[in-house]
Amino acid sequence: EGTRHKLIDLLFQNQDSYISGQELSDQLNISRSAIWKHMNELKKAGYEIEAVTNRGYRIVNLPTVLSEDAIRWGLETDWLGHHLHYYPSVTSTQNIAHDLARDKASHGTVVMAGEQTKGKGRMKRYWDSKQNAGLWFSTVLRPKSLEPKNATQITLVAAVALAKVMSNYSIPVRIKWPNDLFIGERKLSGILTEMQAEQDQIDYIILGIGINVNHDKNDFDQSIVNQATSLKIYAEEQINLNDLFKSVAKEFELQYERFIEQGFKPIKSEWESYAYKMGEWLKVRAQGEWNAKLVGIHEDGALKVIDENGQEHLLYSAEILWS
Ligand code: BTX
Repeated sequence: EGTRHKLIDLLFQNQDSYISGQELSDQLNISRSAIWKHMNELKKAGYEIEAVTNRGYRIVNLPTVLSEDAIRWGLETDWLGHHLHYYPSVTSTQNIAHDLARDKASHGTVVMAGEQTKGKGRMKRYWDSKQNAGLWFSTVLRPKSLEPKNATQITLVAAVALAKVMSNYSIPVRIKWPNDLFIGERKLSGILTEMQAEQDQIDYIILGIGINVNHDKNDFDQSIVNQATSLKIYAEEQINLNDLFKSVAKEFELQYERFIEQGFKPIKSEWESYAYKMGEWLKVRAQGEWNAKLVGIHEDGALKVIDENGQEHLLYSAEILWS
């Protein structure tokens, strides 16, 4: 494992040129035939490696399936994902991230899974997380200066980051309050933020993100097949999960730092620019049923609406009947 890891590092450092078998064998302190065996294993794992006589080896393409090495390569973050744990199958990455955080895992630690057998949504709902079809990961965050009452803002920061990444992929997403990304009327992605706090201080936050990526329509559970979508269904092509994660990690880190430095204001206006049904009339079921126009978001994460008399209301857990 350690050798393979170093081999991948060396290949990656030399990705713009070639590295000779002799040099690899010197640096790794193993025989040429052992190098050759490792190369074959890498190829089996989906790495595309070019071998040219008299020049050496060069990495051409990363595997499309997730792995710790393939994720780490070319990850352009300062801290997010520098500690990364990948598991082919888990109950929920949230559970593992909680365990690691209780065990003092550092800010930015990521737990990623190939599949989740008990993926969690909010309020004990489930999250359908099929094998290698999407990105299912949880990040440990330790915001030192954030008050517990503002922890919900992290969900909004993440939503803005995801929306920006999707826009870069030319995917027209909207953020549906409080925590989902939609393409049209279908859910593409969900965010689950869980917090551990003592008195007035956040101990840690586990930010869970699920993105449906390479699902075909029939890959979703029957119960959600008419309300879910994936990037592949929309874009009609496979998306490399490793690349997508790197984009999300970089953008989230950027937005998170901006949020910590500048507060909620810049996030708020971007969130509003992506908001699903912004400016539209909705039905609200809170102390009776009434019509409300969505006008924005409040800094405590509440949804800001006006009623038919023009009076403003902040909605928290109130049921909004979106359609
Ligand atoms: P939510 O409560 O807003 O959404 C859950 C609801 O969405 C479900 O009740 C179901 O109707 C629908 N749904 C379930 N799975 C999917 C899916 N794959 N695509 C579209 N719709 C679906 C949203 O909760 C928060 C989800 C966070 C998921 C991440 S994945 C990594 C981390 N680990 C974990 O267990 N949860 C988070």
